[in-house]
Amino acid sequence: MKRRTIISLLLVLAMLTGLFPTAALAAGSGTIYEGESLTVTTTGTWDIAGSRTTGDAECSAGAFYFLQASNYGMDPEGIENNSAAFSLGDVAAGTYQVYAHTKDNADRGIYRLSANGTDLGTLDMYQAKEDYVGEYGSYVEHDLGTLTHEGGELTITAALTGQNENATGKYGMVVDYFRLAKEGGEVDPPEPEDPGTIHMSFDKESFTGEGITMSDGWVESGLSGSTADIGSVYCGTVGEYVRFQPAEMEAGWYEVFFWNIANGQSTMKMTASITANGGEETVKPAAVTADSWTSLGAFYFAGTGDESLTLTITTPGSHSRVADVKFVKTEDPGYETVIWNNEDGLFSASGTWTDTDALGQDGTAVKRTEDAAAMATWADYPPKTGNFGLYYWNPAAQDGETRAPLRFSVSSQDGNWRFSLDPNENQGGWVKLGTVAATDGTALSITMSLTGDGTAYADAIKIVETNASPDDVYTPGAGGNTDPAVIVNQLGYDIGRSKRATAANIAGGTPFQVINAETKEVAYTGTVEAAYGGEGDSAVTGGIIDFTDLEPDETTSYYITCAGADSYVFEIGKNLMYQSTV
Ligand SMILES: [Ca+2]
Ligand SMILES: [Ca+2]
Repeated sequence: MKRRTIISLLLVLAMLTGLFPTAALAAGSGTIYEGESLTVTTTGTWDIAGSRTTGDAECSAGAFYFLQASNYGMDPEGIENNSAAFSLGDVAAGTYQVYAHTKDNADRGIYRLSANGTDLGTLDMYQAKEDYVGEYGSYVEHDLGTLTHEGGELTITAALTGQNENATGKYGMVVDYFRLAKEGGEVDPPEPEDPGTIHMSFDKESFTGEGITMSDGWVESGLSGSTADIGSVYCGTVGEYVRFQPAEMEAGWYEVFFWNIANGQSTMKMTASITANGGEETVKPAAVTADSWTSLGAFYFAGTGDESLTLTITTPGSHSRVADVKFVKTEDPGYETVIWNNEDGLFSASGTWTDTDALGQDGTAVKRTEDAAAMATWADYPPKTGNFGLYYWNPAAQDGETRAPLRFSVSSQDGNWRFSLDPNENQGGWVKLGTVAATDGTALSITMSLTGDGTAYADAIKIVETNASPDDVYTPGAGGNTDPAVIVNQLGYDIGRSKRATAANIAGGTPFQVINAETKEVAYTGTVEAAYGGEGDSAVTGGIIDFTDLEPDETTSYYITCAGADSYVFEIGKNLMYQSTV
């Protein structure tokens, strides 16, 4: 650390003597003014002047302000009459570094920018097609220099002055946002935190922090965390992690955040694991392109001292950065919980079962079997569309009995999952199977089977809404099998509801046919949608078969054929779920 201190002193000396610009602010710091949210006043003739939404990953808040003119009708002599004034509202007095985040391409113009009359220079937003990062251009954060503002209303005006000689004549301008960063390191005044908030961070000098541990691969970074005095670390190796373990956490619900350092990246390569209430939830955070607090959702923490948040690199690629995290006390989010009991109409079983009293989660009877071929199924509509943690009630053992290992095969509109469980452990309580996704009004089924010798019990499944990500779906392709397969929901599909099947080891774009099982006539055709799109994604092994539009007048049996593979026969009918389970 001594060497670092000396370097810091040299840097300060260099800045004081003018060797380096003093505007060495942390990337992404300051206040963002989203272009699409500002009041904009235009003069002149524009074909387009308004806010647009976009799917561009690099765009902040998914929208921008778009200006575009056309030569036709525009007086070349009077080009300066065309302008747009962006009102930022009240801005505190101070000296700011001003940035404009724009989407540049060959259709753009050259503009002179000013703020309350102070010149900020000209900006040529032309970009040659061969330099585009995205399909229609590139997002660029232009540094407009410093501005001293005396406080009050601030308006940034962009006045058209012409176009690059290679530009197309549309004189366009796309403002994603303006960013104002106060000079002198006084970046963001720290927000006052609630007493219930636990904020954990690296010290910028020592790169250590109370309750923070990490694997060996991380390197100290020069970028700041949520405030200028908070440090960060970076690493690009899969499996490396940083763990935050808060001391003395009070029991309750907390929303968990991490400070997301974008550093020009548009993909998220880390997975968050939250250990709370004796279990672990994983969340795959969305990528964020501007530095910001990113919520991982609300979780219940029991206050046992075992709580932690671990950020682990799970995708190879360029560096990921970790700075500070926050646990913010919050209200009980009221997540939906339902219990599907074996006494309910949604339960069915095959093989030999007997009733056993009072071992159930609510003191009711449970089903017991010694039949290795027995199966039990709980199937109904999920309480809503979302992700759900699935829990199995594991009845307490009878004396000296060995439990058979169990497999749970879960199927929903959104995928198939398989979970294994050794019921000789954690008896007399709920045991978590995993996290799945399901869609309102379409079947969710959980089928339990025995995968070894012993007894098995079927009582209840608890379904708890969560903001954790679903576990990886099961496809027959896993484990080296590369045969094409079409996996349908064997409970069938309801008329008037969405209908999807999984295509394993079948590429996107492959044609499929839905065949009437009785007449062998083709009832519906389509192509497989790639499940994991994106260029260069060589890991695409499966897709989605969507046949929602197939709506027979009466209950009809079908199968799907695709890439030489046939699915099982299934039915499309009216209220099929309730007919088959009640
Ligand atoms: Ca924006
Ligand atoms: Ca029961």
